[in-house]
Amino acid sequence: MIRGIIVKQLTKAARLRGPGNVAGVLRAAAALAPQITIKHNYSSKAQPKLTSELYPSVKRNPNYKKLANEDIQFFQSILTENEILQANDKEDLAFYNEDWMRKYRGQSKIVLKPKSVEKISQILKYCNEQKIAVVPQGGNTGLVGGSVPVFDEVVLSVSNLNEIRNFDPVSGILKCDAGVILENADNFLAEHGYIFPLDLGAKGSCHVGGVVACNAGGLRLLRYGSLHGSVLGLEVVLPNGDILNSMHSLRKDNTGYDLKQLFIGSEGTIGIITGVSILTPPRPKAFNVSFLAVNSYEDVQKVFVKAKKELLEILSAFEFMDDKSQQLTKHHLAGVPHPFEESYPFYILIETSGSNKDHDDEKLEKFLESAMEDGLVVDGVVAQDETELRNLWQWRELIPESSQCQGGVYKYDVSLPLKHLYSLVEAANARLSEAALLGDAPKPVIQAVGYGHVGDGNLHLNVAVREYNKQVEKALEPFVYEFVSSKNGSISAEHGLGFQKKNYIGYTKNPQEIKMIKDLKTHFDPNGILNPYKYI
Ligand code: FAD
Ligand code: 2HG
Ligand code: ZN
Repeated sequence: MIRGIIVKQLTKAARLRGPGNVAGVLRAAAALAPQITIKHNYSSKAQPKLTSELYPSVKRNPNYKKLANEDIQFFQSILTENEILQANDKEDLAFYNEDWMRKYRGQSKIVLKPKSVEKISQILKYCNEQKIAVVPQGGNTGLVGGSVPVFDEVVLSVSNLNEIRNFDPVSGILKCDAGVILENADNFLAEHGYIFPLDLGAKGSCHVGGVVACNAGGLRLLRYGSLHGSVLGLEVVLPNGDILNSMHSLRKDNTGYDLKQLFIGSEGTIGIITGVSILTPPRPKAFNVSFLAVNSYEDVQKVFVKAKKELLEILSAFEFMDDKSQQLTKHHLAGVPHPFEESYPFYILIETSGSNKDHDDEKLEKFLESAMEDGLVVDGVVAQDETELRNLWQWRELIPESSQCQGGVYKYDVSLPLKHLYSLVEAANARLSEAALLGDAPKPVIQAVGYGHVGDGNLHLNVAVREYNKQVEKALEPFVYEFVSSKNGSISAEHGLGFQKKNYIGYTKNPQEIKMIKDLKTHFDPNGILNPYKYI
């Protein structure tokens, strides 16, 4: 997978230096320094090992049928040539078998890309009768190994279901196919003055159905809330082939169990989402982004409380990053100047969005002045134009790639009470150091870094490694999950369980809850054909 980006140099026009000089900065002339453009390509690493070899305790379930000629003939009878990909001498289906982190690799020999809901229904009905295991796949950007097969499961990609079905500009309700790419949905909404109520770094590849299937949180959950609130209806093909039409467009409907909620976050285990009805908010007219340096995690929390109180309704994102995450990103973006020449222990990215630029500028200016006077913020920059705004966001949004690109990454996406959020990163570093696993090559671990959505109590602990290494994994698992459980947190805040966390759900959910989840799985999918070896 080659992924390209364009990065531009940040101007130094809007530097905040100590109390008193914030005034005027927000409206200062943009782009005093020349903009340089560099191209960066992510080179693909060595092919990952097969998941079945890396995790030999996971065995192929012999109850699943191995694909035979008659099965392929059936698929060919309902799909056109363009809707089927088969492994052969030239094609190993690597894109569909390998996950984004290049940590997991399955061995599927066939990928189905049906162009209609009815075809998906026929395929699932057949696979259910024949007991053929199926992995639903969206944009394949998931971070827990849920979107790729483990053995020879059939990959069913919804990427050919990619039409906007309907948009009501009065209510702001969008109805679209599940395979619409998130960024395309957002660009469509922008034309109508609306915004998709979820944004994340993978927006150029992930699908609307994929983010719903994962219940992704993203960068603006603080403002727009969870998909459990904004999704109004779904269309889902159930494992037996039945099509559940629940594409409602009502904000209020108290008639019976709220069935769509079961599928939000179900990670392809109880149905294939084919359509999404979602309430979208009006697009803000004014955006500001500031990138701030602080001296301690204590101060991150203080700035957060202050931002909530003083920026209130215009606060749309509050993200934090430790210095080590920025060192990795600097390494990745070699040559691109960081917003700060000096290093600081922690950084904060604050985004405001609203309807009146002057009003928002004034509010942000006052807030920043007072945060600097209080000594909470020690350095800062404010984006002066759209390009700078995107540049500042990149130092946050590119951490996931930066922590993976030197060989691999162990990712832990956890919810923790805010006061304990960063202590997990410290504990992980201490443990890796004690085990003599962290340091210069040939030690396997490059850095263990922390960043995330402070506004949502969601930490991302990323352990960047030179190559995937069992010793490192053993040092971290179940250590991380035990730590999170001891603080009453969740072992998955937003990425889900997938393959990685299947065996660890008990650190967050109690036995009664787990039994109920298993019962639901059995109810919808008695033959267990959908996304096996994952989730529960
Ligand atoms: P896939 O990766 O293809 O699938 C993910 C899971 O959903 C799999 O279990 C799959 O079987 C299932 N699935 C996919 N489509 C369907 C469907 N139509 N019906 C049923 N099941 C389906 N997550 C966050 O929460 N917040 C972030 O800020 C965030 N940032 C990210 C940044 C980057 C750079 C990357 C690579 C990932 C990020 N993620 C984030 C992870 C996030 O889970 C995915 O990007 C996204 O939710 C997955 O969408 P997808 O279409 O790629 O689904
Ligand atoms: C983010 O917030 C994503 O950038 C990805 O959730 C986090 O890669 C990660 O660990
Ligand atoms: Zn995240």
